[in-house]
Amino acid sequence: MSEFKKLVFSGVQPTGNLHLGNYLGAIRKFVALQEDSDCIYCVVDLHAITAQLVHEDLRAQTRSIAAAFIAAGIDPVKHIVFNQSAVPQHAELAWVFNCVARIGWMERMTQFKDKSGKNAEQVSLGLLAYPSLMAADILVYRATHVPVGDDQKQHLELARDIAQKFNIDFGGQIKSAGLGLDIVVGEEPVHAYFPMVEPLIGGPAPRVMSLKDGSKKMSKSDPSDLSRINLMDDVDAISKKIRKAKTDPDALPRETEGLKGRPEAENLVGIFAALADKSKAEVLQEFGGQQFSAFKPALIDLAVNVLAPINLEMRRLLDDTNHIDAILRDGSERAGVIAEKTMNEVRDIVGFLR
Ligand code: AQP
Repeated sequence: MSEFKKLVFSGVQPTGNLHLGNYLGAIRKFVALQEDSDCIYCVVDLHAITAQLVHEDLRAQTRSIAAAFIAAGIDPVKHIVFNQSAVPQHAELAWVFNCVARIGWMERMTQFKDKSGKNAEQVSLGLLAYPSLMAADILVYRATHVPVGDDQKQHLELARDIAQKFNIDFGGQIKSAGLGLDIVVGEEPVHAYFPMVEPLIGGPAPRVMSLKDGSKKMSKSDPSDLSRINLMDDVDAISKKIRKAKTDPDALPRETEGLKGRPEAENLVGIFAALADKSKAEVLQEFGGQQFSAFKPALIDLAVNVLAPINLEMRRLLDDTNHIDAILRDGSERAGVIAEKTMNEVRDIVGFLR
């Protein structure tokens, strides 16, 4: 049996200010993975128009996410950084996947339910098909590993379902075209054109919660700016938001068991642990028994230490938009070569004349 070559892919939407959740759940992992893997990181601007069609300045937002990637430590020369709309093969493969996937699969997605609310008949078709485009983003590179926050787990399971159905539906064509590999899925040997993607989710803060409500995830679209720490926040804003973060009246517990039923405490300890590269247990060894009035200043210092250099570098990069545009163009060209090879094979497998 063989294996697909390890390749990492992930994307971030240019839909607003990047926040600590995006950083700890995704971007920090992107940086770590580039040490031992080939990586492709994408600003997913096609996704940005699914929930809201018209954006004040989508180009500026796209540059800002690219700047955040690079400021956080992603190397756009060794790896690939680009924007999705510049590689049209993503949309082309998504169309094929729209025909592979079933509507019921899409309607079951919790993100679709959350974003469409009681208005499911009125939201765009793009919002419903979002996971199919996400599967195409990954599989147009036949990428094997996808670092994401915990909120994206369900979409990655769906990407596996789409890959599996494509592999089965077109099994004969894949073989007769001399494409694909014999892999094992579960216990079963399968001849596969697309790999079964592995989500990379984990660490002490896989889902960073709102600073105002420990039951809601930190999100760009939360109307309250106090709910999130933005990567572009200055020292004063970071301090104010952490000082005002919701807590409960008790001291921090000495063991992680004691965080159960205390979502705000668990969130702040998780954020501290992720920023300090420690486990929650190690953080509680240091701060267990102390009040939030002692813990919050330490968290402010740590957050400022980690985020201030990224903030500074992002501002420097954004002063020279030509440089960022050149990086994205170079990335798109290199990504396009890989994507076009896959699409040519997919066109042959599906039976499109070319
Ligand atoms: N709160 C979070 N904790 C951990 N990871 C998170 N991510 C997002 N929020 C958190 C991860 O960040 C990556 C990029 O996210 P995205 O911008 O593509 O989409 P999103 O999940 O829809 O982000 P937001 O902030 O919640 O945006 P809106 O408000 O527009 O929906 C993904 O890997 C995601 O898991």
